Amino acid sequence: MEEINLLYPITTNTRVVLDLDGVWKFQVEEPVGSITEDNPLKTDEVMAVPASFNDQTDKPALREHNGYFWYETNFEVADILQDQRLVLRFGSVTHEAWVYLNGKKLTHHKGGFTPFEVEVNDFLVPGKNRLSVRVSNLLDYTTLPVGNFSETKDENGDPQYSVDENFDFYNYAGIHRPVKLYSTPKDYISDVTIVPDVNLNDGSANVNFDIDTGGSFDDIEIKIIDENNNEVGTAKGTSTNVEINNVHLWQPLNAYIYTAKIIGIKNGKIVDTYEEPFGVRKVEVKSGRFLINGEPFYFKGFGKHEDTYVNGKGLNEAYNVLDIKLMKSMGANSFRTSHYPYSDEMMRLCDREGIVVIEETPAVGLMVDFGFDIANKMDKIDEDPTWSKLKTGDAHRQVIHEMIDRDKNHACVVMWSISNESAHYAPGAHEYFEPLFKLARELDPQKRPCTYVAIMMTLPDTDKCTDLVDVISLNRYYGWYLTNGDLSKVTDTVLQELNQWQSKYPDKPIIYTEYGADTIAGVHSPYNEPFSEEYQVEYYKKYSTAFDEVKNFTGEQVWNFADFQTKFGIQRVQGNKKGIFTRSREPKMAAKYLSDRWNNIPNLGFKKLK
Ligand code: GCB
Repeated sequence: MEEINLLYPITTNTRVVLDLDGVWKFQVEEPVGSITEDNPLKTDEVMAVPASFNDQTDKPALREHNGYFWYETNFEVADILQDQRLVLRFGSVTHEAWVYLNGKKLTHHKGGFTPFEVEVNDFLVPGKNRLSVRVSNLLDYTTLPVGNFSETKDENGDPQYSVDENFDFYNYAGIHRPVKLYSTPKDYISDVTIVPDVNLNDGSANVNFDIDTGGSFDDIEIKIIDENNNEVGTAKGTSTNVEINNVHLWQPLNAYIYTAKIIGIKNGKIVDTYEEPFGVRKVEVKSGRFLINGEPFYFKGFGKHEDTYVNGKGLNEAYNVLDIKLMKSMGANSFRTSHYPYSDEMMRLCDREGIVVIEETPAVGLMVDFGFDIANKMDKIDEDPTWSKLKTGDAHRQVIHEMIDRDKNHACVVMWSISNESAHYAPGAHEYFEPLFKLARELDPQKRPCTYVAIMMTLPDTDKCTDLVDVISLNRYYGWYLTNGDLSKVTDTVLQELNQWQSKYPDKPIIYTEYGADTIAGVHSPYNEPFSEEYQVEYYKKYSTAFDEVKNFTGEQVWNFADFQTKFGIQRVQGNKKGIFTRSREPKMAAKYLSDRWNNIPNLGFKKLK
């Protein structure tokens, strides 16, 4: 399968990175077809990049716009870079982008949560260059995430689009992640694949390197540098191994990061260098346990979102840093990138901070007629038409490919989640998912475990796909969407279901990837009423009691880390309020309860292998 090269742009002694972020011109394309790449935008409207456009305005019509819109900026390239290979890279544009330089088409990319890049040398002109990006935020039955799309005509016969999110987060859009122009020499390192093989008995590791290049080199040298800047191994060649003795393992919350310095040599001279940070760790699933470096790991943490005030889903590094500190102070060790791959920057941060990540594709909403009425859905699962209606296969394959290619070297990523809450119980589900799991396993050089995240209708006797997963990941809302206000039977229900899964699949670890209750910060109740902070605490207590009794239960990730924005709906008051923190990261009472619990559960060795 064709490889996608998505090395993160960095500066080295052979590479320069220019930042094109800032305030760009912005214009909505209305009517459709009224703007082309030929002329500069005629507008006074501006938007900050990277960020969602939606919350950078006081105009409801702009915030809720569905369709096409344009961004534009100008830049000039320094003369000293003219003989270099110049690459334009977008961290992500949500959801579809057509990119033009000086009115000429550079590239097109569909999929809002993965990077893409293009060489621009042949398109540059002397002086100012006009970079324009046409973006679409439309979603339908072919895209990931899945949207309910409809089109009408206005009084002039022009199309008007509407997208109803088939999922529970606001459809933020725009240029969400950094835009960089970077240089490499004409002979360059284009990709690095690192696979550590740890020998836990003698404390050594054999690290395999595969280096891809463009142009040509006489030699490739690899140097492994430790955290004290000492060289601890070296090798030559594009496909080679380096042995590290007395290896420092990358451990949950105790990261150790080596740097692989890749050097391309031609005619006796260094032509290109690239540095890739990496951790050495071993991940396995065995006898109902999730092992990291040979010891049973217990996931404690959250489902999250990329979601902050004003930035929307745009990169917000200050929030990323704060979120990880808050997680650590609570004794959490992990999160899931619900419901799409997060930024490169967040993945690099998690590597360094020792945060364990379950990385998810944007396959969310793969269930026709998504809604919150679980009880009603449960009665109709045999008639669910999802897999004959959705046409998401191509998008799904593409994003699995892009996600794994981008993040294959990250020590923090220990498992891929192929989808969130799809109709795994419906006719056709296995046929849809089997090839996708096969693809992920083929593409991942580190052969990480794979899972999907199962909605409440996916039960031991209704699920059609559990044979495909290494870990059973469940989202459960007993006491919220079912039996709201009555927590009396939650522990028993949870326990009973977990025991059913365990006896049916005794070798598969089971984790909860979501469970939660909407909670309005500051609402209190002596009767533990729903939406009160007390109810949220009681809700979590009921689940914890059940979890501790199940041998193969190896992780709890609550829903959600923080309150987040959703579409409008009678079940949502300014968004989803299941956060343990508010949207501005103030803790609710449950933060204290979970923190007390998690700080007393070790990361490794909690539920021992017999
Ligand atoms: C779920 C979804 C998540 C929602 C959550 C909720 O099962 O996976 O995207 O936000 O429930 O709060 O309803």
